[in-house]
Amino acid sequence: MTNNPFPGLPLIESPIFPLNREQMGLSAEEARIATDLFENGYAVLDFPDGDLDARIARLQANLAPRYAIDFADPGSDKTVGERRIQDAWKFDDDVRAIASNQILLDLLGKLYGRAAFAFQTLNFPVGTQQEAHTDTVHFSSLPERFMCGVWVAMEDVLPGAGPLFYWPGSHRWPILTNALVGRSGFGKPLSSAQDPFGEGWRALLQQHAIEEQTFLARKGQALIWCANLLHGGSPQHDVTLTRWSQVTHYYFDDCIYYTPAFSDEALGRLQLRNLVAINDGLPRRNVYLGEPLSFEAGAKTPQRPSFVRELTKRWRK
Ligand SMILES: O=C(O)CCC(=O)C(=O)O
Ligand SMILES: [Fe+2]
Repeated sequence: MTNNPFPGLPLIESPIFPLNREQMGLSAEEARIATDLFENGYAVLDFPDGDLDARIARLQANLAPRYAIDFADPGSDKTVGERRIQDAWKFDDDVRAIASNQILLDLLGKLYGRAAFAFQTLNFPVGTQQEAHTDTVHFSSLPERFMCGVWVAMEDVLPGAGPLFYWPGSHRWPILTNALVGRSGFGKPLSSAQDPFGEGWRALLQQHAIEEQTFLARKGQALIWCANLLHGGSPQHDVTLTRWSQVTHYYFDDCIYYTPAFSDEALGRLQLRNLVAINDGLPRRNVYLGEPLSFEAGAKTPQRPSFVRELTKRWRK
């Protein structure tokens, strides 16, 4: 990309995306995906892995016993107990291979204008039945929006199985932060990081009055969602069904990675994330404009420069 006046925005989220698109060197299919992301905040594609079916069969066999669900009985309730495994990539090669798919990483890199890396996986055997939310309250970056989710259907999704839902275009609505909803969040425990923002999302939905869409995915289809797309999992009306899926969350290089629900950005109080990239096993330091943060990654509060600490000590005496 030459002549990009806004390198602090993902190329597909930039107000000048139509100009960017000409310079991004995209194939027709890539341009379709890029345009869908720009306009709607999500894009559907076939997951680019010829071995996907074999991977799905192996990972289901490996993960199934860990859910305490009776998968053998077609009539059993599949929605009992804990219904997600976080970071199964640590022990399952196929989960890791899906998260590390090089074609997808290259595509995301092109779409965002920075190299992508996978940092978290979630594997679900059933619908999540999660209320509407954006991922930005959990995972954000500075500069913002350099994060996305990729959801992969591991079987055909039936309407009763709690399909994924979302509101097209909601990625352009304001990013809800603690500052916006008028609370301070640093060091304040929450039962769910999403709790303080529900009222704001409901108000935005009421104001915009757009139709929710659901994704009745075919096995092997994937959906990329932008960090600020409002989405969730529909209620699972038929509890005997399964809805195997994997979500991989991605960040992009040269950013600060943090959890906004537990941060007060204006005060420099950031709940930083200490990340390891799934695709290469290497740590990703928190970096801003090429400069690693001067305070230790993972520290709860930025350390003040040493001369300030010295002065403070003297004043205390
Ligand atoms: O699969 C779903 O129903 C939603 C998952 C989700 O929202 C997430 O992992 O961020
Ligand atoms: Fe989500």
